[in-house]
Amino acid sequence: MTVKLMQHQLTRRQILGVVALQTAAASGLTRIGLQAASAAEPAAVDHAPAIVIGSGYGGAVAALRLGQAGIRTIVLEMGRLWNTPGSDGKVFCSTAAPDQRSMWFRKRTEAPLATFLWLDLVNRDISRYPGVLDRVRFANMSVFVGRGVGGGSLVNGGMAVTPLQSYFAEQFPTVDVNEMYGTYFPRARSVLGVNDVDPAWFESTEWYQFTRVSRKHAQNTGLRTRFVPNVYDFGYMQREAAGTATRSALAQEVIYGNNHGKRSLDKTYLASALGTGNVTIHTLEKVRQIDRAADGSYVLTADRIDATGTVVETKQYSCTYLFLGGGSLGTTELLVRARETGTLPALDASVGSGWGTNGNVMLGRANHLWDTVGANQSTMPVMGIDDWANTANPVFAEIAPLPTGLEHWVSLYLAITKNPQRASFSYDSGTGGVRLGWTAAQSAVSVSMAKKLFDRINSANSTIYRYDLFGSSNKVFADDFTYHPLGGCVLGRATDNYGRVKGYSKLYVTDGSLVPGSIGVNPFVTITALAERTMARVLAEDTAP
Ligand code: FAE
Repeated sequence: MTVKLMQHQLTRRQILGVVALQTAAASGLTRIGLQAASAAEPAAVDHAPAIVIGSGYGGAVAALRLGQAGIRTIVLEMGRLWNTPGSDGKVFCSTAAPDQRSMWFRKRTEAPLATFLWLDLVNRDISRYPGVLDRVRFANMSVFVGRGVGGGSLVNGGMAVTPLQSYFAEQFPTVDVNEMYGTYFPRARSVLGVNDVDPAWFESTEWYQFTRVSRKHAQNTGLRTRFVPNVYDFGYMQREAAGTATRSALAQEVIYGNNHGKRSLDKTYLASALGTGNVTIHTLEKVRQIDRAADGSYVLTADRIDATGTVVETKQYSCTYLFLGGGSLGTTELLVRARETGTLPALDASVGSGWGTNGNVMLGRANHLWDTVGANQSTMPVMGIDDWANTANPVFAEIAPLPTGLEHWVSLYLAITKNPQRASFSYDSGTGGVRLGWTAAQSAVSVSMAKKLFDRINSANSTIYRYDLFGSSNKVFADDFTYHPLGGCVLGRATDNYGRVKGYSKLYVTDGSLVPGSIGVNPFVTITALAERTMARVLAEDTAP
């Protein structure tokens, strides 16, 4: 069941939460909550019954459900709050004109699609700032993640896809699929505000011509396509197209944030969490260490940074219940470090393993001159080529936009392949960070699967690949980055069947690190639904007095 955003009414709690967010932004506060919004001097809090690390999907679900249960909760988020307009009157910059807001402490942007006609026309010099998109580089794989209140929801394409039930069951053999598909997936979709593009509008609008062309080429190959829902408000998008609303998805806004239209977590789960009055979000605070006190409470060390990245304060927090929502990279790094430096020595040996890229590969095809994709393209994908049922070569390929404002005859795709390869993180005592053991050979497995599918599509349509999009070396398949980092603290291995971390009580994982490296579709609906399942169980069983 999806809800129509046009009809979506804000609850009283969401309205209170939105007020708290606006007040914090207007006063430049790094502490956001109803108390902060109403009281002149917020009380200094270093202990809370519950702390949540990270404000992406897993963290946001934990915060809302804890707040609703009446449990005072602090959320610690290393990124900033994104609702203060810059000098151009906008909160976020567009992909066409990136500035300091685009990337996390970089001197130059590092966009996934680096070149056009082999020229670096895409990236720009910027000044260092806590921008919204980060590219975390490991030896053979870099990982794109969102930074800020809302995590990945601020930068992603909004595709809200529920995985195939049979593949979910394959990946999570110990999870009750009836409960997931009957209760937690619908709950997640409803709070996220998932909606569908109007098929009639889709068929007629210039903004999705690029998708219709790719659909035709898939059909010529005998392949199935399917619409995918999104959290971008399609009613708003139609008004953008009609010229009655300020453009966002239709103005090349996406990976550096959307100024309008997208129901990111700060507008849904987190607004409601703040609205309970029990949740406070602290921004620009990065947790670096987790200890356990003699009484069993958790003690956190967090660095508060300013807009230059300088650590201006090191803070200590303590809590009874600790929820890890730092994402696959953030949570896994914290736990691997805690185990290896001896602050949480009883963590399971599997912490740090079971990591995968969700089989991500990006590629472009060159179309015939008569197959124009359109100068105008919406940044929100709405369709995928679904060949997952092909057991010889399962692939789900998102038909991705490449909005440049010019006709370029490129069909772009983000292929999700069923790559069985997994890697582990290890602790680097020199830097205090983690290394990722992913190899180029492991990426080659994804490439060969994507290539099998797109060779068929090229052959059926007499087309070829684009060689100019991913650097100067004629690279066809971008296999060195992922948007979908998954795993590291896998459900049922590093944790029990509900995300309770093995070896420690009252310590939980609620984010993408629970997913064992692959889910076959874009992952945030799965991450949200699993977090809902964890919170329902934990609040029923663990937090009773
Ligand atoms: P995530 O959303 O990454 O949140 C983690 C949060 O924790 C972040 O805000 C971090 O800044 C913060 N954090 C990390 N470490 C610390 C620390 N030590 N102290 C304090 N804070 C910390 O995690 N998925 C889809 O389903 N559909 C899409 O269309 C889609 N498109 C994407 C496009 C792009 C460009 C990218 C980058 C991702 C896309 N994804 C998409 C992936 C999706 O955003 C991702 O799976 C989720 O955001 C992961 O959710 P988590 O809760 O695991």
